[in-house]
Amino acid sequence: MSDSRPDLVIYGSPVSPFVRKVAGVCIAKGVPYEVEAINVFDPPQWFREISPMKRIPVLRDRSVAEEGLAGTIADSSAICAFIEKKHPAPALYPDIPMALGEALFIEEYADTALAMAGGLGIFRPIFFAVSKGEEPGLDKARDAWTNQLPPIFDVLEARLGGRAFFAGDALSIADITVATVLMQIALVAETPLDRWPGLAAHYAAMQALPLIAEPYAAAEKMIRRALPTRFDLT
Ligand SMILES: N[C@@H](CCC(=O)N[C@@H](CS)C(=O)NCC(=O)O)C(=O)O
Repeated sequence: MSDSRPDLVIYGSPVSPFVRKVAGVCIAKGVPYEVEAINVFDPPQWFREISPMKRIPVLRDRSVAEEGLAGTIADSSAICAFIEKKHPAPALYPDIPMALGEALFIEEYADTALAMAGGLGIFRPIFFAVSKGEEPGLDKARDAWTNQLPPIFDVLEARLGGRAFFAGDALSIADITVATVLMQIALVAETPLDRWPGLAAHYAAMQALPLIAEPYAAAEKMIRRALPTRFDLT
């Protein structure tokens, strides 16, 4: 009997923006994948061995090895670069050197500055509290929305410069990462972007793409069980 399981397994949860980023890259390229649930706050020993920083996602390529360290890659940026090399079409990394550099910078900026302000500043104080039956940390979340995020949105607005894409003239890893990480806020709060019209237009266009919308829908289904509506942080 032939094995119908996909080669690529993403260990993690769609609630992680970094898991959804990897899922989005797979969808963009038409590469089958499955997500295998890992509770990153209490992971099994075998997962600790393949995730030295105890983070999700980790990717396994079953065509390389079915278990152990071989065939695994930790960190969403490393994983996405691997998928690009293995499945080059459609390209998600620009060919032109400067555009490639810009895309990689925006990916890193979204993975760090934006994820810190939106994930640690808004998603966690709200969702982690609500999941434990506590009051949502709205003061912390409002501070992040009011003070931490505007300078980051200013940078993204300036880098976009009214264009449809962050780097080059096509969808790239930069666009996927910014939209995916921004949507972490949308899981728990409204995201009015009126002061940043270029970013708002980019965000709306990205949300309409199945590669962004499908992984987000999987996350939203899980989140809405505990948090039926979004908060207004303005
Ligand atoms: N740079 C990493 C970040 C991964 C990351 O921070 N993942 C979070 C979930 S969204 C995590 O595993 N957190 C575990 C923890 O904080 O202990 C990547 O891009 O994969």
